Amino acid sequence: MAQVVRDIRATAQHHSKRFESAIPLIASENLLSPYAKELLISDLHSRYAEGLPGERYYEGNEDVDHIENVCLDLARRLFRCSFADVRPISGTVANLAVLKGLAEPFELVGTSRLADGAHISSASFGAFGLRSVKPVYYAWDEERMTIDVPRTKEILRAVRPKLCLFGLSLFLFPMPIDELRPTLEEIGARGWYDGAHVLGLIGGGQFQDPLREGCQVLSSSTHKTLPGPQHGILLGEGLEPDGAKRLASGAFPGVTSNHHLHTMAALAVSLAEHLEFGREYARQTVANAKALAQALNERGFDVLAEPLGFTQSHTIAVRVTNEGGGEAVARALADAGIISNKNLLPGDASPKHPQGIRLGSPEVTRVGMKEREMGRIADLFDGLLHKGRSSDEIRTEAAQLKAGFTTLQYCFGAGEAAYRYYDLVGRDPS
Ligand code: DSN
Repeated sequence: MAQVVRDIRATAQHHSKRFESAIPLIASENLLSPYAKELLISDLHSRYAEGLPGERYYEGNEDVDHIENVCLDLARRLFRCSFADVRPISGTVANLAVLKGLAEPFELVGTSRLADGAHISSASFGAFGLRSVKPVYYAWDEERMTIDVPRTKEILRAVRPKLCLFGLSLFLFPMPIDELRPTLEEIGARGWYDGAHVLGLIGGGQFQDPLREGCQVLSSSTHKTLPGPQHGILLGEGLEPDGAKRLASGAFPGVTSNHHLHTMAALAVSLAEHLEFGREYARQTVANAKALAQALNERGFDVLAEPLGFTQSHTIAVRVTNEGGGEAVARALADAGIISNKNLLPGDASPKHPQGIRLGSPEVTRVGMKEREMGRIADLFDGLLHKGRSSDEIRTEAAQLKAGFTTLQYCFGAGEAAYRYYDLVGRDPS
């Protein structure tokens, strides 16, 4: 079995090296700071701490209580809210906690369609189905890549769901919560925002502020534009005491038992770093997404939402029908060292063969790239997909570009290797 250990270690090291020389453009991925990362291999990983600080079911939790209290304080401070719960272990688990706490089986819950960019949580085969709630779909404005407000108001008035989810995985523009707020109030619906993709932009003051615009609950993962660990979070403002209690009980015992204390501690570090560096990081992340969209557009790519400036977030969507479709293009890019994903666009029928790719700027921004590098990335796309250059050539140029951007920025310990493999043992297993 030592050979298995050797193989897994070697493969993980190979994986780190691969990403070190690649251009990573997955909109939902990011890199942890060194201070956050070291907590993932701390003793916290080995422990249980069910419940809340001061009310645990296990002994030995005094230090965990301190860390969790700090984490909760930082979350409330960064997102300017009165309620936080850091026990969900992922974004989907946070969504399940909301559904468990604030919705009953067979209730109607407002949301967007998957083809319009919604997360799989909203699907009958995802969290919605698991809680047996029934989706009420908002109308979608394909030109503006956001909710069609007048038609959605009609739908909400006709169907009157008590919980309305706003949030996307293809999240180009803010959701029109302000405009829908009077209708939500009229029908007595709670506003729920899934901020997984844009959490770091919200925390950095560069996107909408859903808890001020008409949502009482924000659920999220913590590792996309917020460059934290793989974890989840619940935030709330204006929740009545019973609502806060139900939400917390949705998290525990609803959908977690233990809440992964090592990632919770790493989250505390990431929240502190975002309070310190998040505004500038979020500003540059959005600027880079806009610059990449513009540069691709100038090279003949069909980037969605051109009249609206392509994006106000970290994400852009490109219709690649002329280049061979989403699946073939994402594969060709990966062969050339550019990591993205195929993505459904409005009008697409098949998730396996969509016409789009989704590109995001969080990771390339995290390693220090700016607008100039976005132009160079667009040149690589153009060379591979329009000018017939080989994937070997493009992969070499991608690695040359990336070689100048392999350290972490916007965090304490900036300048540390971004793709470091932590070899704690220092010798071969035998
Ligand atoms: N929503 C997925 C993504 O955007 O990649 C992650 O859950």
